[in-house]
Amino acid sequence: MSKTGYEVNFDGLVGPTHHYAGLSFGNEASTSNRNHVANPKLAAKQGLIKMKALADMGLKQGVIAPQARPHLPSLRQLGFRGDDANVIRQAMTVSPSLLSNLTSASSMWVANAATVSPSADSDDGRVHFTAANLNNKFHRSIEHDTTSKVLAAMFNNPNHFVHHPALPPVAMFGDEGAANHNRLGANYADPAVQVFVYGQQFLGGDIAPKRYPARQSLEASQAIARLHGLDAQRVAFIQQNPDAIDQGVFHNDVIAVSNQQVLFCHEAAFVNQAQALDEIRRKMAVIERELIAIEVPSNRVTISDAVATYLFNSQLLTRPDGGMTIVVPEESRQHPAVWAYLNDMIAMGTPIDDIKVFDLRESMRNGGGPACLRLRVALNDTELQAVNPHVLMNDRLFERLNQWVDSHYRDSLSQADIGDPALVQESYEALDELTQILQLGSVYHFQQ
Ligand code: SUG
Repeated sequence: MSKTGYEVNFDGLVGPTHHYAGLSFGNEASTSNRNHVANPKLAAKQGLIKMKALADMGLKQGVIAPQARPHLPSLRQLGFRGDDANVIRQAMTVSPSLLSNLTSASSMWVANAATVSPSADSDDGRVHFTAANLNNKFHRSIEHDTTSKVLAAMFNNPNHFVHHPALPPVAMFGDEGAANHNRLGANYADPAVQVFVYGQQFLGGDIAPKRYPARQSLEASQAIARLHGLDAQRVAFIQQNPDAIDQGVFHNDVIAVSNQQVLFCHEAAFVNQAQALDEIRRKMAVIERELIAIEVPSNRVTISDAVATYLFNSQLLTRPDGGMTIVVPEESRQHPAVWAYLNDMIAMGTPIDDIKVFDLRESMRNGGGPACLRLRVALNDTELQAVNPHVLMNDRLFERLNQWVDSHYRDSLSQADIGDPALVQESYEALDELTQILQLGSVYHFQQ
């Protein structure tokens, strides 16, 4: 008899330094919203509303703490000296953009925190996490160390959870985590097929984007599959369409999303798409499941519409009543062609029978939609019991986190405000309190 399984969505809580700095070349929302004034308080609350709504649907929902920014250890590593206020002032004088890199709240997009393999797929029967090196962007490359500490504080039981450090920080092993990883199967606690989607093969490959970088390498995906002890019969490596990357699809989760047997993607998501889907189908036959592929044609939704609306950066969630809800950002409802497609899809008789819309505009302006904000962890009952219970969303935690946001967050943050030395104290005090709320112990450098 199979065990009861759950998909638990852990959402990144937006940190107090959320702002728009145009740091991600290849991510068009990030570059086009550079220097807009952000509202960190609203951003955090928009995220909390989504988490709470999903918990209220009877789904398992958790929260992942943000990272300490501005990151003073990195600023000191780069030669800025003196007390904290001096370090900030000097960095701001030398380059506001450099200071932004070290102040970005980008750890909110936890789909890039790690790749996770459930115990049913791993040869040692444990859940494996590999923190993503996020090597392609400097501001994100400094996340993995704290990511590992935070995940270890949440999944803190070596009988069930294994934490692997990030891969070597070079393009050949560029790794952006779960955003480029799908798992297709049936019950969450049963073996499934893991599909790794890469942007470029660095050793010997010749298909690559021309305009924007491929952030995920095949070599990284292969290393993760080895580290996690996956069975080659149930693993597929497929390549992202380089033309889509060049149109702003910087992660696979901007053009494809999966849940159980369903793969919802654009018809131009992958290289040799028909063959790629056949390979997934063949591998799913090993677990005696059929793939339900919903491929959206370009004549209904173009790649550029997908990038603008984040239709595919949606969450597909199996509800307790067995139906499937698609969670999309408000931008998808505002776009007539995308909204018409979504409604037709519901009417078409696919397993997806319900649409939920969330306003996540603060995160969306940096290229982070509903799926970017969450890390999926499939767990069985025993493993769920072993998770730090203080990170799981409920009425009390929702209220507590809203109060915490109200008392610590600013409602306006511009590029110029990043140079305010008071932001360090404000932000670190908030995070210190958060580690008590979530009972994480000392995960930040300033707590060591
Ligand atoms: O890595 N944006 C993030 C968005 C990540 C979205 N995640 C997924 N698709 N899973 C990135 O490009 C922008 C920060 C700025 O420009 O201020 C940024 O880092």
